Amino acid sequence: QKKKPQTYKERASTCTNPLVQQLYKIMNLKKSNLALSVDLQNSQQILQTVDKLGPHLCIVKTHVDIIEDFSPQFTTSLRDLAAKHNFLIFEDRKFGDIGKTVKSQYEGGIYKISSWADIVNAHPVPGDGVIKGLKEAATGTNKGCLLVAEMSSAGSLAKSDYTKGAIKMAEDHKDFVIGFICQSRLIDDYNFVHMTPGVKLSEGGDSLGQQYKTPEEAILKRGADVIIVGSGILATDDPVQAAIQYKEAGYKAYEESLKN
Ligand code: 5BU
Repeated sequence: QKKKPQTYKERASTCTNPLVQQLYKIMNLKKSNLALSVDLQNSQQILQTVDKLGPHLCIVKTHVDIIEDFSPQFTTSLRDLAAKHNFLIFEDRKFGDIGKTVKSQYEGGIYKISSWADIVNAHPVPGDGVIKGLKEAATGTNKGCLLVAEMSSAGSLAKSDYTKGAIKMAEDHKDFVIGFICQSRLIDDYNFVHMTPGVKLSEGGDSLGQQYKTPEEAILKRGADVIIVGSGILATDDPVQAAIQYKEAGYKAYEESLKN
């Protein structure tokens, strides 16, 4: 039987993982389930955008490897903005290799992702060594990982038994896996945050396989906790206004979902 929907405040007090608690507290306080996918290639542009949109976001999602002028100062400044505006940082790195390799990719190289990202994600395809490897690099810190259980793109192979395997893997590693990137509700348990990309106010897609659904569809029909929006906000004349629109649409759908 389906559990009664909980408010963000209730979830913050019942969830066990401190990072998940922190996220729900932010969502409650800022009345926002909106994650901005800040897919820009210039550091200053990213920081300026995040500073303007920050008040409306619960999460800022990055692709650090598309930045053309990356420097460690960029991540320091991004962390300062996270403190200023109270959001979590999610690096959408999609780790997908054996444990020892992902461990070095997470903590090492130029990006040193484990030193600044609160959340990362991983493909479950290698088996749970991918989680064990990441976990080793995150020991003692308040970090979490999302498993890519389903994708928004056309023809994705992440479905049926693969998705079920991802759920099992998450349940086996509850201390570090804080949820899923997915397109549907996978577990009736708020300890696993469901984040859904491929969201736009009007449905459709792009020329490279992306498939969009509206915030209402993502939250009410597919059970998303957090909507991830990139071009729906960034490719507009007024990204601040667009962010407010997505935030309000997402929050309204959440309020509606509590009535179920
Ligand atoms: P968009 O501009 O809203 O389409 O951007 C979506 C972002 O989410 C982009 O950074 C993708 O890399 C990311 N994404 C996605 O679109 N679909 C997925 O299934 C996963 C990530 Br996982």
